[in-house]
Amino acid sequence: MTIVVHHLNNSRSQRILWLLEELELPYELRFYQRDKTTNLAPPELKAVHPLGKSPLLEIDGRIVMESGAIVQHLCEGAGRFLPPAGSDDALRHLQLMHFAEGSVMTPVLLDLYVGRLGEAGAPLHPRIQEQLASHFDYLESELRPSGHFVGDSLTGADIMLSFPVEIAMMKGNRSRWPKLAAFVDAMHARPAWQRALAKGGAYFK
Ligand SMILES: N[C@@H](CCC(=O)N[C@@H](CS)C(=O)NCC(=O)O)C(=O)O
Repeated sequence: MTIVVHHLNNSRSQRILWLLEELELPYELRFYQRDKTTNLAPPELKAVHPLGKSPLLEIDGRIVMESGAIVQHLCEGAGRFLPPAGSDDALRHLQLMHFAEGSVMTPVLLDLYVGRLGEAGAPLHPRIQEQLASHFDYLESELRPSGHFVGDSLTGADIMLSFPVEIAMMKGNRSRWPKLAAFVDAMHARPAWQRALAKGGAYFK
């Protein structure tokens, strides 16, 4: 099996490197740098996939897009980091995997973009803040006593949710959501996360 990760610096792609390190799978990294002014991906990524976004996984010549699909595909292939099929935890895992990109990233991105509008965006702020609060309150309440989102050990859901939770913590919410803060700290302490950081380059915490 040959794996290439088309990796954009300081992006969601970091969690794919982390998963590959956890799985101890060999992979080639192709680097793409965000534009220093716009923060957008460089046009070269559009030669790999029409949307020109990252992560993109090239696995035995096939391109796989979407972090959630990539995480699921790699976990299924390795038979690791997934709850037993048909279990209650498998259903919980499925929901949380989709929640990461399908729900919680919406208020996170709205906050980012509307924030750039300055005063013009003010009417939207209360709704966005309310949605951020409810989504992260929910995640705070869903962490298991193990410190993981599903069961007692690392799963794909932890890997998927690490990105929005990192953003929430970066914005100074550690005391507001202490369990999420502890979750991020524990993930960042994992040797595989550290190896991914060393390979992927500078990444916010
Ligand atoms: N839902 C997609 C989102 C992909 C995405 O938006 N990636 C960002 C990086 S965090 C990107 O490539 N941004 C650069 C751009 O839009 O130019 C996924 O999870 O893979």
